[in-house]
Amino acid sequence: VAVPLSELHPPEEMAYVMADSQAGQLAVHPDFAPRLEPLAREADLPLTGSAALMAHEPYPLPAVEASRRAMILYTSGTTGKPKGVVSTHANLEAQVTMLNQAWAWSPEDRILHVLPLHHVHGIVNALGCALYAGACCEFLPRFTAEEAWRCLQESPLTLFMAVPTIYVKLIAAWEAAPPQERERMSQACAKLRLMVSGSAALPVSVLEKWQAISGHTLLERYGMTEIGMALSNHLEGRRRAGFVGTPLPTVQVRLVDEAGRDLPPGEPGELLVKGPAVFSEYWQRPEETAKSFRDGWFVTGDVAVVQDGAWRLLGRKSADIIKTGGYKVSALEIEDVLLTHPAVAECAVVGVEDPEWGERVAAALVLAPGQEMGLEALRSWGKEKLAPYKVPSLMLALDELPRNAMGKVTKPAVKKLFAERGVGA
Ligand code: MLC
Ligand code: AMP
Repeated sequence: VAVPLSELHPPEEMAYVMADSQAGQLAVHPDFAPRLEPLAREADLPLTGSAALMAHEPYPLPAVEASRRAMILYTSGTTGKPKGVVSTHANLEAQVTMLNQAWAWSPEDRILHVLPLHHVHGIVNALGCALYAGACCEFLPRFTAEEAWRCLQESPLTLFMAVPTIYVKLIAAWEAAPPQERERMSQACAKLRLMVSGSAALPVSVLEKWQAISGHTLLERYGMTEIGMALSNHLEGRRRAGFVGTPLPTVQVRLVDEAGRDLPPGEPGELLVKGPAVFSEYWQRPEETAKSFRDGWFVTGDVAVVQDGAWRLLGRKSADIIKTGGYKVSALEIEDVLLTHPAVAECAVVGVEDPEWGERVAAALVLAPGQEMGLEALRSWGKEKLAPYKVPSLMLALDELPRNAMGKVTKPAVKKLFAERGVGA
């Protein structure tokens, strides 16, 4: 059972994933071995270099039961630490084949891969689909707008997939280029047959700017680690800005009210999903697994509406889930870490809307008596404990946190404070 680790994560987060997943061994590229060696020693795990894994002649894949666990991806939820989402071979096959079919992958395809491999967008939609189709996958070790534009111009690419923040960064690089260069950049996009956006809401303004630059109407789709992809605009025909399309092959969806009753078109409700792509369990968390299903339907926590036959996402039920740069992060997990700082007496973490990141992670702090702390100090401390995208990039120091009559922090009021005071990164 493979559990991808992210090189972006500081040792503490990697050690958590290794321990929680009960890893039996670590496989590592030589470039990363110096970072993994101390962790492997501490956990008493064998460390295998990727060169050793590749030393064999190719041999046929072993026969495995489709119901066997294949992969665990760690995802943040409404409860503290990230949970391991277990997908079986059958789940992955369903996820990959539905996208191969819907987006017409072929061995002639060549995708530019710029996404992290510890999440479903990068590992299933881009890499898994390319491998299944026998297509070519061209990797950038990390996304930068300059490198991506270079590849778009120099490689015979046919496909590109990214989160909205990446399109925002590509647009900014195009706008900063001199006119002749811009023309070359725009022309380079003509050879691609499909450009996809997902993992967070694609603002209509971004879709329109990208259309003007590249000539492509981005195909927006909706998915989640637990379910793979569920809804997608169509490959052929009109793609509606602001909408995520209709159910993909084999996916069943419902919209329900608070009581779990089905809603008619036009009425917003919570999205439930069922089908062979839906994960099997949260690793070693049977209670949380049970809570996330209702009568066999996975409860997504996303609110959507159907208008003129297409689905539109309206937001999340929980204010404690933040989507930043396409990454899902848990406000509670970040609060737990911030509270371990000796200067922090109380804190509330919220997502604040942002044109580049979708949302920014914002921390309202009540400092302990006599203590002082600025954003820079908080960030450099936070980067030792948390992945960079989880570290707050906005901060407010308050005398007290806004609370309701029950004494519970009111997150909408915290968000409002950030909006009013416009505290920048
Ligand atoms: C990084 N920085 C941020 C940030 N992330 N600041 C605010 N908010 C964030 N989220 C800061 C860094 O600390 C650093 O600042 C500076 O930005 C540059 O950092 P970086 O690491 O170089 O950033 P960059 O590589 O440009 O990251 C942007 C990105 C990345 C868009 C490439 O966020 C990314 O790869 N996102 C994709 C995530 C993804 O694949 N999600 C899919 C989940 S699956 P400083 O000052 O510290 O130097 C899913 C299901 C589905 O959602 O439907 O697909
Ligand atoms: P993750 O748990 O990281 O897999 O993120 C899944 C979440 O990303 C979903 O529950 C949605 O909230 C969000 N998401 C994915 N695609 C879209 C989209 N096209 N529009 C809005 N939200 C999206």
